[in-house]
Amino acid sequence: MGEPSRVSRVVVTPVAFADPPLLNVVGVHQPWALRAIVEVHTDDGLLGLGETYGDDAQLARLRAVADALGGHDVYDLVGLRRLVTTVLAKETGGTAGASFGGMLDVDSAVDVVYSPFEVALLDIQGRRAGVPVADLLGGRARDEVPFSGYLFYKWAGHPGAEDDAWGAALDPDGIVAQAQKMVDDWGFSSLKLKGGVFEPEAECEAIEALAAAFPGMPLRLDPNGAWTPPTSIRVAERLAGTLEYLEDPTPGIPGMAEVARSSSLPLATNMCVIALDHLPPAVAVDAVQVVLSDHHLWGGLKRSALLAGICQVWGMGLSMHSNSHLGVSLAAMVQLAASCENLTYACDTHYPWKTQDLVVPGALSFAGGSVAVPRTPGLGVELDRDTLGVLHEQWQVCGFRERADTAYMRSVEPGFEVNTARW
Ligand code: GKR
Ligand code: MG
Repeated sequence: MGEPSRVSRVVVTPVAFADPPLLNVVGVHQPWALRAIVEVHTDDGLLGLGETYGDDAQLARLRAVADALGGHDVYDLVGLRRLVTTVLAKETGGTAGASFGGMLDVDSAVDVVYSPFEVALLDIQGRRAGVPVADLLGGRARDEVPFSGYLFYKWAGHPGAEDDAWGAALDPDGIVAQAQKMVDDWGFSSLKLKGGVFEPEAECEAIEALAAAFPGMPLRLDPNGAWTPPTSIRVAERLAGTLEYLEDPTPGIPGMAEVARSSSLPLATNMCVIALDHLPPAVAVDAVQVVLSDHHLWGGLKRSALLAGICQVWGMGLSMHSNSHLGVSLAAMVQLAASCENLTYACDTHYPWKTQDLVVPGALSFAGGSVAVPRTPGLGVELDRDTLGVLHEQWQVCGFRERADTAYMRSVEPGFEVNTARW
């Protein structure tokens, strides 16, 4: 190895990829999902990759860090966090928070900005050492990472556009048909339904229809905090024998604790515990029994591995959250999940919903709902430059610069109200 490897150049490329009209508690997905691809080049000729949110505010933060990263030692992750903190403090006059899609707000943007750079540096470290990133995180606890089929209520197509390949899913029959396609085409052996769209009883019926159509299949329902605690308790009672867990039925740690006290059904979250300092208050009142990690939000792969350890210590289950994403993120999710001994549930992924990807095909593929962990060095994926160019051009012309599910829904249904804790 000899000389340290130092960052010579960083490229941040915003991209947009087609996204179907998936419904959720805050509205509906826009026709284009936005991501940013971070490329970190080194003076010894290596390239590391990261992927993160691609809204304008995040792009500005990423570019500010990219400008300051030249000469950084690729092994100095502590220094990277310090650098990100300093740059953001200068940019914003303090460590201002960040907001994603009207559903997730974080108090500080540091973790979210640090993450793609940390992933890229770990990719470089793995390539230098000739080992997969999972080995840098402590080794491989599994050779294949299981994912769940992520079901959404959806329109047949975006307003004014042709129907997409999935068609509409607005009732239990539509959800069962969508699930059948997910299972047939991808082999998933657990299913998650995004709720918070219709009244709770209608969503319970969809879950019961799934249970009848796929006997024994582990099922989850996630209304993103759409319900009050009493409604959540009612749903938990009804679905206690049917769900493996109920995800974020109600917002906030106190509300989740109230539901947890009245139900034996495990409660999961990617909303009320999304940073390390949320863990002590949540553990103190046993508000959540399963935490969904997410390296994009939690501050990279090493922090997420730390989260896995904390969950093990406190006897909490571990699963993984997803947002609309491409193959660089999938690779990082797979490397992380491979290294977590206590990944007690299949991970979420939006991957089946996209129709384009910018990594060279073949490195990551789904078989039986799982992705085999690459054995090649680093993340195990390479950029397909032509497709990266296409997705960047799509970003240039698509006209979307932030995720705004509520505004897009209101352009179709002007009276739409966000449902959080309404029912
Ligand atoms: O893609 O609409 C969506 C999801 O609702 C996403 O935004 C959530 O963050 O998948 C996520 C979740 O589990 O809450
Ligand atoms: Mg969730």
